[in-house]
Amino acid sequence: MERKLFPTNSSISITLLLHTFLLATLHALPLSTNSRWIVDEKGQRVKLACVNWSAHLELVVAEGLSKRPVDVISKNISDMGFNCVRLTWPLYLATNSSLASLSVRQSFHNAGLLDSFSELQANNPSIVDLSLINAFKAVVASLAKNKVMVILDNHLSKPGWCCSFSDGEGFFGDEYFNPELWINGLTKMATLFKDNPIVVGMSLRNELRGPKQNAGDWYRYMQRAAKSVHEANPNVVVILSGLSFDTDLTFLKQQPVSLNFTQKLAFEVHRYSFSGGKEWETLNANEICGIMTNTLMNASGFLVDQGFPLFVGEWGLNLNSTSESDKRFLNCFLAWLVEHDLDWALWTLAGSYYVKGGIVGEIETFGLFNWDWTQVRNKPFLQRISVIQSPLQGLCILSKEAMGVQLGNCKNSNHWKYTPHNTLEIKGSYRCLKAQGLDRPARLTLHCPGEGTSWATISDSKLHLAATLSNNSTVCLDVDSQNNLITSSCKCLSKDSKCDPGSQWFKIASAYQFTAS
Ligand SMILES: *[C@@H]1O[C@H](CO)[C@@H](O)[C@H](O)[C@H]1NC(C)=O
Ligand SMILES: *[C@@H]1O[C@H](CO)[C@@H](O)[C@H](O)[C@H]1NC(C)=O
Ligand SMILES: *[C@@H]1O[C@H](CO)[C@@H](O)[C@H](O)[C@H]1NC(C)=O
Ligand SMILES: *[C@@H]1O[C@H](CO)[C@@H](O)[C@H](O)[C@H]1NC(C)=O
Ligand SMILES: *[C@@H]1O[C@H](CO)[C@@H](O)[C@H](O)[C@H]1NC(C)=O
Ligand SMILES: *[C@@H]1O[C@H](CO)[C@@H](O)[C@H](O)[C@H]1NC(C)=O
Ligand SMILES: *[C@@H]1O[C@H](CO)[C@@H](O)[C@H](O)[C@H]1NC(C)=O
Ligand SMILES: CC(=O)N[C@H]1CO[C@H](CO)[C@@H](O)[C@@H]1O
Repeated sequence: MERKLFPTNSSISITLLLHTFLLATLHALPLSTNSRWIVDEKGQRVKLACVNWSAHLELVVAEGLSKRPVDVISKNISDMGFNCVRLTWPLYLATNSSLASLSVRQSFHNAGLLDSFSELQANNPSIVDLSLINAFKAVVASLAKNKVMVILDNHLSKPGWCCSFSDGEGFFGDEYFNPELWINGLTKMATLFKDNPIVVGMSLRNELRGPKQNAGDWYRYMQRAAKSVHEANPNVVVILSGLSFDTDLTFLKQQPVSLNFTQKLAFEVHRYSFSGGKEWETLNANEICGIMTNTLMNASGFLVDQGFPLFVGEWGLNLNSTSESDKRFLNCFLAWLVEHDLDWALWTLAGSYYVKGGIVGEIETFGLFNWDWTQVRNKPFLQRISVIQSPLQGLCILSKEAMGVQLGNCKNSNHWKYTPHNTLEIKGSYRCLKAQGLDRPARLTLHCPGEGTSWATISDSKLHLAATLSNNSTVCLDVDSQNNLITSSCKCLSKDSKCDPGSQWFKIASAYQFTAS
C-alpha cells in the first residue's frame, strides 16, 4: 500500500481540475469481489461511485423524465463523474402484473398528473406508452448506452415515499413485507436482467427497521434471498443491508452469513448528518467526528477488515442551503470514505419528484439537479466529491521547488511514508515534512528525524497533524488561500462547537495498488 496525504477541507478543493480524466470507460463486466474490493472480469479494481435514482414512488416511473430526455439524464450522470446508479424499485413492480403492465400514460392519468404527463410526452415520447416494467428497462438501457452501471435496489414493497419506523414496510412479516413474496419478486427481477451485464449488483432490501427487526430473521431470509438471486442471476453482486435503517451490521461480528456461493457478496450501510440527531450542530467538530468514525467502524467498517466490500448505499446532505454543521459532517465523512477507499451512492439525483407525499412537483433539496433538472444545484459540492469518485483523485500534498510543499492533483503526488519516528517522508527520498514555526510555510528538510519533523495525529477526529516547535509549542498543518501548506495554531481541538477546523483536517490515506492474483 502506498500512502498519500489528502486534505479533507472543502474551501480548498475549488481549484480541482474536474473530471478531465473521467471519460467513461466500461469495465469488463460482470463484477465480482476479491477480498474487500469490487473487481471486474480482468481482476481490475472497480470503484463504485453511484448516485441514487428513484423509481419507487407512486408513479413507478424513474423521476425526472418529464423534465429531460432519459438519455440526457444518463449522459449527465456520467458527465458528473458517476459510473453507476442505485436504481430504486418497489417490490410490487415485480410481483403485481397489473401494476407492471400499466402504461406510463395510465400511471400519470390515474394520479391526475396531466401537466407532468404532457411534459413527459414532449421529453420522452418513446416511453409514454411503455408498460411500467418496460419503462424501467428503458431507463436501464439508457444508462447502459452511457456506460453507467446499475445496482437494483428494492426500496420498499408498495410504491411511495419511504421510510418510517412503523410504516409496515420495515421488516419481514410487516403488513407490506411478506418474505415469500419478496424472495419471489427479487428472483423475478434478477431473472429479468440476467442477460444484461450493466446490472452489476442487487441490493436486496433498503433500510430494514421497525418493531419486529431482529438478527435471527435477518439471517433466515437474507440468506435465502441471496441464494435465490444468485441462482437466478449469477452475474450480480448481492448486497445486504443492516438493521436500524441500515446503520447496524454489528451482529455479523458474532455470526458470518452462510451462503453457497463466493466472490459475489457485499454489505451496505447508510449514513446522514442527521443519523445521530443534532450532534453536528451542538458538539465540537473534532469530538463528534471521532465519535462518528468510531461508530461507523464498529457498526459496519469492520467488514472491510473481514474481507468484504462495504457499499455506502446512501449518504447526502441538503444541497440547497448547506449548513455549517453539514459542512463539518461532510469534511469528516469524506475523510472516512477516502481513508477506506469505499464504494458509495449519493442520495440523490432528483431535483424534484413528480409527486411525493401528495405534493406535486415537490423539490428535493438533497438532489444533485435543481428543480427542473437543468442545472447542477450545488457545483462546489460536485467538485468536492470528485475526491471520492475515483481512487487517487482530489488534492494531495506535492513537493515543489526549493523544498516547498503545496496541494495539487493526486495523480502527480508524491508517495509518503509515515515512519515509526512519526516523520512524513517522501518515499525514495531522504526528505521529510518540517514545521518551521507559527504561521510559516511548511517545508521539506533532509534532517529527518529532526526539529519540527515529528507529526502526531491529534484531537478526537485524528485528522489534525501536529508538530512540536523548538520552544515546545504545538502547531498544526494548514493550507493558505494559495494552496500552500503552512503551520498555524491548532483550531478548536475541543469544546468549541462553533468553530470549523476543516482547513486543518488531513488524512493519510492508503493508495490502492491492485495486483491481480
Ligand atoms: C396491483 O396493482 C394494481 C394496479 O396498480 C392495483 O390496483 C392493485 O391493487 C394491486 N394489487 C395488489 C395486490 O397490490
Ligand atoms: C444454493 O442454494 C440454493 C437454495 O438452497 C439452491 O437452489 C442452489 O442449487 C444452491 N447452489 C449451489 C451452487 O449449491
Ligand atoms: C459497538 O456496537 C455494539 C452494538 O451496537 C455496542 O453494544 C457497542 O457498545 C459498540 N462498541 C463501541 C466501541 O462503540
Ligand atoms: C433554498 O434556498 C433558498 C436560498 O437560500 C431559500 O430561499 C429556499 O427557501 C430554499 N428552498 C428550500 C426548499 O429549502
Ligand atoms: C445535461 O446535458 C445537457 C445536454 O448535453 C446539457 O445541456 C446540460 O447542461 C447537462 N446538465 C447538467 C446538469 O450537467
Ligand atoms: C514558540 O515560537 C513561536 C514562533 O515560531 C512563537 O510564535 C510562540 O509564541 C512561541 N511559544 C512559546 C510558548 O514561547
Ligand atoms: C521542552 O520540553 C522538554 C521536555 O518536557 C524540556 O526538557 C525542555 O526543557 C523544554 N524546552 C523548552 C525550550 O521549553
Ligand atoms: C435525505 C433523505 O430524504 N433521505 C432518505 C433516503 O431514502 C431513505 C429510504 O427511502 C429515507 O429513509 C431517507 O430519509
